[in-house]
Amino acid sequence: MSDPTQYVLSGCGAATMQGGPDPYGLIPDAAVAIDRERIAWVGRSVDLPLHLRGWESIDLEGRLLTPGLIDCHSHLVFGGDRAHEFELRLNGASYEELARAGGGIASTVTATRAASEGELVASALPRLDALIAEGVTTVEVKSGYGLDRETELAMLRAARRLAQLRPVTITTTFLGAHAMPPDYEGQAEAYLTEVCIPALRAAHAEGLVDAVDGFCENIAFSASQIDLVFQCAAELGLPVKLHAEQLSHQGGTALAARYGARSVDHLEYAHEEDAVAMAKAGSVAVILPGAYYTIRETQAPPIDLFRKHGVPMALATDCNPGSSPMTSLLMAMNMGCTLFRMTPQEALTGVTTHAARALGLSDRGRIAAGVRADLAIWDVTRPAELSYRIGFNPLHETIFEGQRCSR
Ligand code: DI6
Ligand code: FE
Repeated sequence: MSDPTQYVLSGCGAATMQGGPDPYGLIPDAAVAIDRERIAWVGRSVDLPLHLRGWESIDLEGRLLTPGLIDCHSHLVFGGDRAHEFELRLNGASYEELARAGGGIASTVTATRAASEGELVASALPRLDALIAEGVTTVEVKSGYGLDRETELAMLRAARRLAQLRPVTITTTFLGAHAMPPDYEGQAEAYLTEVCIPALRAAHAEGLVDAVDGFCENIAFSASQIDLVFQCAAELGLPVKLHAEQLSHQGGTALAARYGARSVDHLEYAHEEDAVAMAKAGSVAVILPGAYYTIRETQAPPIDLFRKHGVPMALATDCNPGSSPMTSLLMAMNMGCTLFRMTPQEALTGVTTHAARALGLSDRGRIAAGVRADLAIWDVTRPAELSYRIGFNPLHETIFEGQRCSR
């Protein structure tokens, strides 16, 4: 579509997520001026400066404008699927039992190693398209189903390639410490020092790594093992984040906070000291209700403690073939509200401002002069409608870097 490079969106409500008296930073009769890939001005239509009145105007006919949504935790690139395991779980097996029996993550590792880079891209695209269809303009994608140098790098290259094929920003996260590959069973340190850390260095040298993650859990790596990976990340100047306290309390949060982690994710079993440490470190709590729902976890993350200690909360899909085969960020918002009693305002902040923060991106996640023109236009009037509905997609149009992308 050929667009003007300078235009004004008007006739809309804008949830700027900028604070102020309204919790959504809502401007009821808003105008948003876009100058190429940036927002040039935002405010009430009546206050639109004279010099912008000559720009082409696009009437949004009363629709709601929000920042483009951000999925800050996904495992979008992988081979195969785990529908069979889903069926086994429904016949009584637990997630941990399946993982210990060589199923779970290991079966996805086999399928991912067997896939070419092109196949990884092709299988990820429909999942990415499902996110984009809901107004998502930034997606974080992790490696972690290769567990060898070649496949970890192939996953990250596939992730980078996605951004060339669709109007979306992809950030990449190295998750070599996701699970133990079968040939290193019982030899975590050897795997980390011989495979994972060298793979991280190689991926970084190729410019494939925006952040480093790990899975700190009794079925994966201990906090002191993750520490080895984080030491390498620190040496390379890479920010860290961590899957922590998802199934049990392992102390990963305290470790991550010591490294000033961008985010700590899952957190069902986090304690009050963890929330305090995260607040001090400025780490975002990434809440992943899709995994909680899928594995039928019963311990909810301590949302009240995050509120009490001022820990910013994000929400994400955790899209992965095992514990969260979910490609709907709107569904994650609904689940965050219904399962964890997050407010619709916390949910929308969690997929915009706080999600941007979890990725270290200060140029998006809100509607303000100077930030990227990544916007979602919705056929709703109240922001709460985005969390309230189940399985309904009210997206009208997305704007990515100032370019209009019809649904
Ligand atoms: N935690 C999760 O929920 C996913 N990874 C992780 O570290 C599970 C990934 C999978 O089961 O394939
Ligand atoms: Fe995850």
